[in-house]
Parts: sequence; structure tokens; C-alpha cells
Amino acid sequence: MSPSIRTRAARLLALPALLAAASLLTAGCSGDPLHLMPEAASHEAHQVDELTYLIVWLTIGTFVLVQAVLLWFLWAYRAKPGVRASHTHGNHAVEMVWTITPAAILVFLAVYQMGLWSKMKSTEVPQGIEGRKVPVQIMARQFEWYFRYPGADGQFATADDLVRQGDLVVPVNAVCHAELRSLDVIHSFYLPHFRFKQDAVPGLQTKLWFRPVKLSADREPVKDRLGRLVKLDYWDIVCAELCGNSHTYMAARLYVVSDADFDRYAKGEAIQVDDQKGGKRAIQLAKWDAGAKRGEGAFWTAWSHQDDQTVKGPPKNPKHPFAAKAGEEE
Ligand SMILES: [Cu+2]
Repeated sequence: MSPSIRTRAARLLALPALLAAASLLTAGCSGDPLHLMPEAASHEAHQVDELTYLIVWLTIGTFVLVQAVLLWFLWAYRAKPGVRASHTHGNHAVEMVWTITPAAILVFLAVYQMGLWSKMKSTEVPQGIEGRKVPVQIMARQFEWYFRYPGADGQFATADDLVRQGDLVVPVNAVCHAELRSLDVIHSFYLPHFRFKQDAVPGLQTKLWFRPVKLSADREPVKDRLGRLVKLDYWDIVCAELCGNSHTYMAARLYVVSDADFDRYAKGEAIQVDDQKGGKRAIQLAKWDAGAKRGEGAFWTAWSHQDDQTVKGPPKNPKHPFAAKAGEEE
């Protein structure tokens, strides 16, 4: 084989070899070997991690390759007595290779992740995703998360709706069919352990789904700000959109519990969770007070107003949801 054919063959094989090596490494090291991510608590989280690691290995491989070539050039073309430096004006073939290779990798990644993206971002639960159906409404408001369950009749915005602020409870292995809205500014519903994030945009009614596969009580210990290991019994819900001066505090807790515990909770009974001080606290849904003029009841009424075509434009003052209703006095 002549040297030019060998060089061409090496170039042709370099990209598939790099991709194959990265894929093998990704497949061989399932999970999170570099501890880059929080613990995974959904099926899709594991798939997102695999994709992330494919990119990580590609990046590390490229970095090592480029640095090795750089060092080799430094060594091969070091100053030598009696040898004059020569100018070069580039190499068209080499430039083509280092332009086309990253472009091809990017196109590969774009195509490779499409299935997972469309599955996770589908507004309807995709085919093949099985599990108990749990409908829930999620409302974002500076700087709190509110959750509503439909009650015994299975219908939202009826008198038997049950609501709670700050705690979302779902059964393990269930498919949560959620609708997300914002009452004021743009927020982002982020479940880091599920690798799931969705913007809550005022005026938009966003459907989403997620499927927890691990009880939150089985969460592995995490380090607190002082580096001490602490045991938490919930998955985090945080706002991932800079939504105002208390954005940092816009967090809630996702309790993934057994079917039996969820059945009791969904009926309005209290369930016990850790209070993070060594004791227990009871969490319980409250009946939605549909006639409330202030507070949580009124916020949910404002949610319903978003479906009301007689409401003109965005709320004038989101703290007073009734102000949005045309012609209605406070
Ligand atoms: Cu927010």
C-alpha cells in the first residue's frame, strides 16, 4: 500500500473509529462513572446520561488526540542546529479533515439524540410507556410551586380538587401526566434526578409527562453545604429560569412513594415524611377553595381564567389574579 493511500484510509477510518470507541466506552460504563450528575431516578435519566457520556468521551478523546498531536509537533519541529525554519501556508487537505470531522460528529449527535428528545418532550405519553396514569396540574408563581390533583371525579377545576403547595407526591413507576402553567413570569420546572426540564410560560398550557422509577425514600445520601452526608427522602424540584430576586428559593419536593401511600394521599389523608431534623412531618392535600379571593384558591381560579376567552391580555397584576378578569372588581 502506498503512503498516500494509507494516509487516506487512516483519515477515512478516523471518524468512525472515534465514534465507535466513544460508543463502546459509553456502553461499557453505564451509570455515571465520573459522578457528573445527580442520582438518576427515571428510565429516561439513564438514557440522557448515556448520551451525555458519549459526548464526554468524544470530547476527552478529541482533547487527548489534539494535545498529543500538538506535543508531537513541538518535539518534531523543535529548533535544531543548522536547520532553518520554513514557512508554511496551510494544508488544504488537513483543513478539510478538521472542518468536516467535527461537523460530521455534530450531525451524528444531532441525529442520534432525536429519538430520546422527541420521546421526553412529547406532550402526549409516547407509545410503549406503560404505567399507572397520574394526572396532576403544576402551577409556577414567584417563587413557589403549586400542585393540584383532580379528586375522586377525575376532573380538574371541580369542587373535589385537592391542592398543595411545595410538595408533589406521585407513586413509583407511574406515568405522571402533568399540565404546567405560570401565573406570572417565565419559570422552568426542573427535575434534576429525572434530567427533565420544561419552561412554564405565561399564557401557554404545556403538557408534559415523567415516570419515576425509584422511591424517593431510597435516595442515596448527598453532601450538604458543609460537606456532611445527609439523607433526604425526596427528589428535588427546582426552578431553572432566573425568574426574580428569590429565584434561588423557588424549590419544591417530589415524593415518590408506594402505590398504597399514594392512594391514601390522593384521598386527602396525611402521609409521613422526614422533617430533615430527625423527626417526621405530615403532608396532606387540602380541598381547593374555589371561592377564595386571595391565596392558593384564587391562584387556581386564575389558572382556570387562562382557559376563559373573555379574559383580555395578560394579567395586569399577577398577585391579584382576579384583576385579569375583564370588568370584574377586586
Ligand atoms: Cu421561577
